[in-house]
Amino acid sequence: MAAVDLGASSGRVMAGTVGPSTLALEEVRRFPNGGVRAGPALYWDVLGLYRETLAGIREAGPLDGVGIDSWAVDYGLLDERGALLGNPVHYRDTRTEGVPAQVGAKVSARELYDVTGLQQLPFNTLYQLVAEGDRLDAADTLLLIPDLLTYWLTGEIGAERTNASTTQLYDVRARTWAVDLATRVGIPPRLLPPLRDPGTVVGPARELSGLPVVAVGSHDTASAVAAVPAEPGTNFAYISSGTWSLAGLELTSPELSDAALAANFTNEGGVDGTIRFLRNVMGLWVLSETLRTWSTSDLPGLLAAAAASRGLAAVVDIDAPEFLAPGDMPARIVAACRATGQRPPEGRAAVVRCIVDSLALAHRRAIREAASLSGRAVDVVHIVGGGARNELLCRLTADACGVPVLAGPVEAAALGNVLVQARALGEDLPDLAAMRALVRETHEVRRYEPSGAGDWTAAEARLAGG
Ligand code: ADP
Ligand code: LRH
Repeated sequence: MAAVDLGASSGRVMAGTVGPSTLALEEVRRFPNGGVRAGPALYWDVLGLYRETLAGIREAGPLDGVGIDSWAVDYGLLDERGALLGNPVHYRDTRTEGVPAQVGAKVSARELYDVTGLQQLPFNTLYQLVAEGDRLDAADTLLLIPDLLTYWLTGEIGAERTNASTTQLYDVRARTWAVDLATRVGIPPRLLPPLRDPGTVVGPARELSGLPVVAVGSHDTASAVAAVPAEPGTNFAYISSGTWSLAGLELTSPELSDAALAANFTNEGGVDGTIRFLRNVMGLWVLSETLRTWSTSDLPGLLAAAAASRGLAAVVDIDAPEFLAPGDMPARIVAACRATGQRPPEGRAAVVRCIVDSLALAHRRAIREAASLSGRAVDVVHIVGGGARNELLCRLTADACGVPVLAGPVEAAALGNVLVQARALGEDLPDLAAMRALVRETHEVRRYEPSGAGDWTAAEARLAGG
């Protein structure tokens, strides 16, 4: 099978093989992804992604199936002929500024949370659609990015459930579109296509000799969490660490308390009806944007220098809104340190150390809050995604959380993608436990014990200028 996994920083096509004791991935094609600024707006190059996807699938050779997952929330609008209306806009575009407040005047945050269970993020699909204004009049159908590519491959229209759950237009308890809510905020329900479950065979790809296209957990985080190599019966938390750190727990039903709302936790739908109770932590985006500002690609060198720098010398609230938009992150870090009465980091190694310390601190806060809000213990934290390669981050996360970190696999999203495809195509993988057992059997993880180093409680107090 081919797993097409489109992350915010890179896209990849992986060839996956699944059997009774086999789960292997081979990278066929990798291509950069990111925002394209054109005029006043920030876009995705969605046609470029489609072209790379087609080329990657063709390069993968004979296949039994293909599945597509990508980052969440963003979408294309189709006219009644099925043609794309405008280029999909990047979630870091500023068009939603002020929109959450405007929507809040019509539907309270409490009510929105009650229905959708979603964290308030300015780029939730609901807010992006409200920001479209009159442009929605011309639209017939909304397709999230993986559904858009699936449509181009197969001609079939639908909304895969795990990604639909990130729109803030999906009723997390009824597991349907929140049609009343959409109407109240001025989003025409005709835009919302029929829902499909992960594991549905959508149809043959016309340009690829009829290759079956399978709806997987099309939200990359849903696919990544499906492949977390947790032991059965353990109290595990996960961090899907890439552009974002998606840090939290897997639950069987949503947690919609006032406390969860106040803590800004999300309840996204996972594979097999699970709930991803997590917070979007700003993630390695801040680090990659810092490297971009410095025009360097020497991540290993900078991380080695940061590891040799003094720890917890300065920390920032990495989740603060000023780190969301593209720009000069080192300058924003200096400003945030000054605003909280801390001496700003001097030199590149100290800046990188500040970012990684701050990210580990945000991991600690998210994991601890997830545990206390859901009344569950956490004995181990699994880190999957590109961040599992960052030894300093894994080590500091173990220290900050005070429990062991198990790092890997790096390509968890692609693994979750092929596992769900394999099941749809007849492989005996009855549940998530069976999928995770196969990941454990076939993939090494790296263990980091907490060292007891660092006063993380005091560091947390410094975020508030204390
Ligand atoms: P996304 O899917 O959001 O595009 P990934 O899961 O691919 O993100 O993770 C990308 C991140 O992984 C990079 O921003 C980088 O910080 C980290 N990373 C990748 N390779 C390495 C490496 N060799 N050492 C440390 N970190 C790495
Ligand atoms: C990670 C991710 C995350 C979303 C964000 C927009 O790639 O899908 O789960 O919140 O992108």
